[in-house]
Amino acid sequence: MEIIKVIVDGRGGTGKSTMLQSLIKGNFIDNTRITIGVNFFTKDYFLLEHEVRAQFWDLGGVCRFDFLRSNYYKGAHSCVLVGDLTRPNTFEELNYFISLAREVNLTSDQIILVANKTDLFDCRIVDPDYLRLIMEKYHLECLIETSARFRDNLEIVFELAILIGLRTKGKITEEEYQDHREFLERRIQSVHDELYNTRKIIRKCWNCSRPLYFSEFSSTNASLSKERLVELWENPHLEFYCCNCFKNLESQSE
Ligand SMILES: Nc1nc2c(ncn2[C@@H]2O[C@H](COP(=O)(O)OP(=O)(O)OP(=O)(O)O)[C@@H](O)[C@H]2O)c(=O)[nH]1
Ligand SMILES: [Mg+2]
Repeated sequence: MEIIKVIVDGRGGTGKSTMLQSLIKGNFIDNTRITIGVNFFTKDYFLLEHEVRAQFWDLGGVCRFDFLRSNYYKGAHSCVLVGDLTRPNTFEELNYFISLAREVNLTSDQIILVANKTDLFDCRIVDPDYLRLIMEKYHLECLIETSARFRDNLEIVFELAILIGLRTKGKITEEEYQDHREFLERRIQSVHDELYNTRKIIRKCWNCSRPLYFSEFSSTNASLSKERLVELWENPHLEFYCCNCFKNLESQSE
């Protein structure tokens, strides 16, 4: 059994713990607590004839844990750095995490940059051009946009991290690495798919007429699947309420 150590880091609130919870337990937990210090997850893989136990080290991103950080990077085989598409500063601060990775001799091709929260497309501030500049600036090779909310591209991110780990340990050839990497990249879902257009529809609150966005609707119904949310969102006969009116109506009926 190969042990592959993967660091999952990035500024606070970018979705690291949510991604790992969603990957391992298969459910989206809204409003996870901030990670105090570090969380640890394991998952077993069978990849290219290798049995692998992945150790995912989920570091707390807020600055007050920075003094702990470099200890955990030691011995890592790959690193997943997560930014939040609705907060550009989470990408601006990447140089700090990249320098930590370099200190323990992780090279650019061992780092995966993840741009998370694609489902909040109506609050998205970071555009693809800006991400391209970041990739060039730090000579990174791998960028994947994800939604931990909908599990979009999550499996691919972590399988790629394991693949990089196997290469780092010399367990697979360069050719095997390239072939499987291409296979994974072909499975990356584009955010410009049909659902993206569906989610662009703007509804109005039945009570106060304020515009409602899919991201608000989806975060107040966190337990529903993507398919169910889209189905409801597209139904013109349903009454939608904004958070405020919904609360008011609820308290009136009590
Ligand atoms: N809509 C949406 N919300 C997300 C997504 N990923 C995470 N969140 C929300 O973002 C908030 C922060 O998520 P966490 O997973 O705790 O972030 P973190 O990076 O682990 O934060 P620290 O532990 O402080 O470093 C939570 O309210 C999550 O529900 C996503 O893909 N879409
Ligand atoms: Mg966390």
